[in-house]
Amino acid sequence: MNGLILVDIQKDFCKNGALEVKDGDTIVPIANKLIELFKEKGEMIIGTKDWHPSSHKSFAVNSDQKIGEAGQLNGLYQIWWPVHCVQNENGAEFHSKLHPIENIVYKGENPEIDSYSAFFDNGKKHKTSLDDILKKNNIDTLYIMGLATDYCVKFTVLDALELGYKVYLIEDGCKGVDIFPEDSKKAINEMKNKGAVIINSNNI
Ligand code: VGL
Ligand code: ZN
Repeated sequence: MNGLILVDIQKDFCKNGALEVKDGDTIVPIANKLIELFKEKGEMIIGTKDWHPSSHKSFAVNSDQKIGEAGQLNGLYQIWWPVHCVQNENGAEFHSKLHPIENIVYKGENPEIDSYSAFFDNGKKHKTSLDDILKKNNIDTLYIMGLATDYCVKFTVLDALELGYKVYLIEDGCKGVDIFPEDSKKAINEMKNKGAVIINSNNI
């Protein structure tokens, strides 16, 4: 069975958001088209949410660091982010034009560790509910798109492949942060090299 995973299409990653991804909004119509398509076919749709407590230590201000620089958080490589996607705040809402999604998986709740993948935190210590939900629904094939290509989309895709899912990465449905030049391009190559099939939304 197929499943659609929409990664972090939240206000803070879109226009004028706290961690704005360039052209992030442009993927919303693509997400909506696929939501309707998967609904028609009776296939499962899951939206993920970056969902941090305001005390999260990936926020530069909480770790006494500079936004966009890199360091270590509890022994793991960490980019220091602006405050974003704080639980129950406006910035953590889905984009206002995104069609309703029934199933939501939350990640990033532990203030001590960042969590890019929708399956595991960055240290692979804690598993979210995503894998169990997919297995319970006999889903073995994932169509994945969202924000941001070089962080949450990339790590979600890589973990999905490791967990044995067949993965289609919808390239035109993703936009990246690109703190370092070509990060998104490299992320797409890495996903492809590890087994993801790169497709365009028009071909679904
Ligand atoms: C993300 C940076 C920090 C993402 C989340 O959704 O790609 N990036 N938190
Ligand atoms: Zn985050």
